[in-house]
Parts: sequence; C-alpha cells; structure tokens
Amino acid sequence: MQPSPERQREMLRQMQTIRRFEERASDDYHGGAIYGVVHCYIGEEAVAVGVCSTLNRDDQIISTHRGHGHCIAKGADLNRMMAELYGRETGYCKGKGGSMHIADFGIGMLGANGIVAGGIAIVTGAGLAAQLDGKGRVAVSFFGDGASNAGPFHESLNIAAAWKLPVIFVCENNLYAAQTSAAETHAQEDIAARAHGYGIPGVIVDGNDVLAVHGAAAKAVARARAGEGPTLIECKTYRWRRHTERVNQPDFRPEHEIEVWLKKDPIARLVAHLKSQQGQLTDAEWQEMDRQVLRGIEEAVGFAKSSPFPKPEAALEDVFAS
Ligand SMILES: Cc1ncc(C[n+]2csc(CCOP(=O)(O)OP(=O)(O)O)c2C)c(N)n1
Ligand SMILES: [Mg+2]
Repeated sequence: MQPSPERQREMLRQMQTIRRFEERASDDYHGGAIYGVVHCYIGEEAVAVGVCSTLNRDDQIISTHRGHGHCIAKGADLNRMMAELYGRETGYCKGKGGSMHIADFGIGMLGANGIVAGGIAIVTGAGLAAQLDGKGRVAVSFFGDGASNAGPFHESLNIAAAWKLPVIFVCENNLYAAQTSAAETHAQEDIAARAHGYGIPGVIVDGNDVLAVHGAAAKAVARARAGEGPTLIECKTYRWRRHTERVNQPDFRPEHEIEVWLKKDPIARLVAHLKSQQGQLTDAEWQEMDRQVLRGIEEAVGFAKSSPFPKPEAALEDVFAS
C-alpha cells in the first residue's frame, strides 16, 4: 500500500532536508569550518527515507561512513548533527566524533561507522536482542556494495537467516566502493542474488524511487516482525558527488554515467509524482517546503557556530564506559 499523500510530503521534506544539510556541510567543509571527512549521500536520499518511513521510533538502524541521510531519516536533531560536524561541544559526540560517528540511541540510531561492513554485525546483534525482547522490534543495517564483499556481510546474513532474526539488510549499491567500480569486484552484478545462498529473500529495488523502496522495506519489516527472519534488499542507486569531499581524491566515474544518474533525481521524481496527483503539491507549496528546510539548516549552522569547542582537558573523557 502506498503511503498517504501527507506521508509522501513528509518523505519529500526529509529527502530535501538531507540534500540541503549536505550541500551546506559540503560548502562549509570547503570553507574550512568543518573538519575531518564528509561523505555526501546526495542522490541516494530515497533509500534512507524509503526504509526509515516504515520503521517505528524504537526500531534500530545502523549506518555507514555516509551516514547523514540515515540519521535525518530516523529523526535526528539537525542542530546536534551540525554541531558535531563543526566539532562543537553541543554535538552528538560532544564534537569529538565528527561526521562519521553520529549516534542517537533515543531514536534507535545506533551509529554511523567508519569501518566498512562494521555495522552489519552490530545490527545483527541488535536483531538478536530484539528477538530476545519479544516486543516486535526490528533492526536495519545500511551498507554499501563494497561492504557486501567483506566477511561480516556473509557471517551476519548466515546467522540472521539460521536464527530467523528480525533484521533487514539494506545494500546501497551505488556502483562504486571509493574509486573501485563494483563491476571490477563483483562477478555477479546483483548483490541481492547472494541472499539465496543463505535461504532468505533477496529483493532488487530502484533505489531512486522512494515509494518503491518504501514498499520493499514494508514487506521486509512485516516479515521480520512476524518472526519469519531477515531480508536482503538491494537498492540500485548512485552518489552524485565524489567519494568524499576531500579535494585530493580522484573520481574515475565516466561523465556520461554521472549524467544518466543525475536525471534519475529521487527528489525531482517524488515532486513530479505528487504534482501529477491533483492537488497534492503545488509549485508554491514545494517552494515553501524548501524555504522551511533551508531555515532549519540555517538555524542548525547558527547553533553550531555559537557553540563552544570542547575543552582540551575533556579529550580523554567518555573514552571508556563508567
Ligand atoms: C574495513 C575498511 N576497509 C577500508 C576502508 C576505506 N574505505 C572507506 S569507504 C570505502 C568504500 C566503501 O564502499 P561502499 O561499501 O560501496 O560504500 P559507499 O562509499 O559507496 O557508500 C573504503 C574502501 C574502511 N573505512 N574500512
Ligand atoms: Mg558503494
């Protein structure tokens, strides 16, 4: 079943928030105000939003090095996110983690993760905890095509399938792992096909169609909640920007390939869909939504800039759990 028009507009707002957040993060990174590394999710927004729109607040997700979209889609606070990127004390990790380490257990966001494939095993553990709890919670792992070649992917799918854990494995196949094309490292094009080796459903979905992602995720979530076990969903998508915002890294992707994918903009597609359904979105409403999103980003930047940096003597605090 398709989400209501109201729900679809909310999904649009979230996708636009991810895009505007990262456009600003990129600008401020290049302007020298944001430190560390920033990996942009722009172009892939429909995956995080499509999946998270099927989840409850207490369902848990785990993210990757490209994690802003997952955080926003799960309901993270933009002020605290931006403050973290700015390295300020008011950030999610008190300014000591940066872009790749944002977590918010209160909304079921177990964390971004700089270790490729690292999150897959963690979320499988969260799935086991959910199964033992017996409250119907599910756990979702987002990871890339590159991560699907790492050991934790195979070990986690195997044990999750054997124990029928309530886990959804969401592969964001954007065709590249940093500078390496998936074609060079995958003998088989479809990652979803690997699911059959573990006896679970493997689903391929257009990752730039938020409603298609929502539909596939809703089915997987229902299956997990019913105790029938995990699903692997492969979302075919593409990142618009280079692997990271670092300027010294090459981008070997062919120009014509980038152009093809720019035309599949997931946000423009939902806008067009809503506009084509009479009365569901007007130009004026869309412009107003964007203005509101930009105001929220501006506010988050203001919050970050007015927050203090962490004190040097706090560097070793929070290293170990008390
Ligand atoms: C275990 C590990 N190996 C290598 C790296 C370096 N690295 C960071 S991102 C990345 C590519 C990941 O590709 P993919 O899983 O497809 O995710 P994408 O960046 O495309 O979203 C690599 C190799 C790392 N962070 N961790
Ligand atoms: Mg990739």
